[in-house]
Amino acid sequence: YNSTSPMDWDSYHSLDVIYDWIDRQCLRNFLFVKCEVIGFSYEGRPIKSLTISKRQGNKAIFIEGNIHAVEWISSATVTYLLNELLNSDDPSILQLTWNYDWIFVPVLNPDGFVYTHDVSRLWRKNRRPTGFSNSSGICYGIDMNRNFGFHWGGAGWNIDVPCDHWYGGAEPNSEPEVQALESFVSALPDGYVGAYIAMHSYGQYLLLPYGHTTTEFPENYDQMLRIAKAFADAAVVPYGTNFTYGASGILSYVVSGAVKDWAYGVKGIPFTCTLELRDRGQYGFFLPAAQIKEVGVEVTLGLRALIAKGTEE
Ligand code: ING
Ligand code: ZN
Repeated sequence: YNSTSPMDWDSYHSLDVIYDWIDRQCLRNFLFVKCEVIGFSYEGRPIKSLTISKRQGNKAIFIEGNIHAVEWISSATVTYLLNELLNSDDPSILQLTWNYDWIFVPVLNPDGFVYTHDVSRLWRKNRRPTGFSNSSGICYGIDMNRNFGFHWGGAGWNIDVPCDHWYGGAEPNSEPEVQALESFVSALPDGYVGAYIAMHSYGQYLLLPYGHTTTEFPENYDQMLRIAKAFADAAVVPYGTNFTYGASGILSYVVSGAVKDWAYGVKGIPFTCTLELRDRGQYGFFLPAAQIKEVGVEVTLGLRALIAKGTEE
């Protein structure tokens, strides 16, 4: 195996580099890390997961990255966190791996991710042809964060326009990548996953359920707000990065078929959120790679506080 992988957190990396690094983490830590291929993308790329489990009976934290191809800071932050959990000697980080299982899907949209590296930097969706075309040709791609099977096809900006960036697909769960995630999560034991974090950018928000309405709230919404506050209070400390938290339909925009709403509403995971990482628009999707480590530090601190609060609640 290649022991001189160029993986680091000073630059953004290709899917090959990320996947090669993930494979090596599994081999090096085979006693408590398990890698799986949870399914394949439309173009046939594997969708990889990595699970850390050091102890029987732990609850799991589920972390998903790059459902949206354009948001490169997402998988960079997911791999940063994973690297901390596996390779840090900070006792407070090590404790997180003893007391919780961790399930990572670092790149849920590998086809789109490769497309942003090779062809079009601002691509968001997957790469399956929609069956529609417009004046510029065939329209590709479904927004996978509009395709999940919870209030699918309800309210949402242009989710029914196939050539648009927010197209939710012809039916719920129609996309192979979404099917892979739905069946992977569904196969986990009931009550095992305590939190589901979907990593996105940008805007610096922690968005809670629901996305499809501004008038209905989760039954434990107040508890979720306290947990979200713990994240924001910790994440601001090192570099002053403020995260705004609240219901996504209110803070962001009304959206149906998002994974965090499905994970809460259908799977019953008690805390789910969309985390919109840096920044607030100065660089947007072009967040300089020089900021990856700072984002990694603030998110790691935030999640540690989030988990502590969630466990106490
Ligand atoms: N933002 C999220 C999106 O999917 C979101 C915001 C998620 C809103 C879930 C409501 C529900 O549009 C980005 N940047 O993708
Ligand atoms: Zn996104």
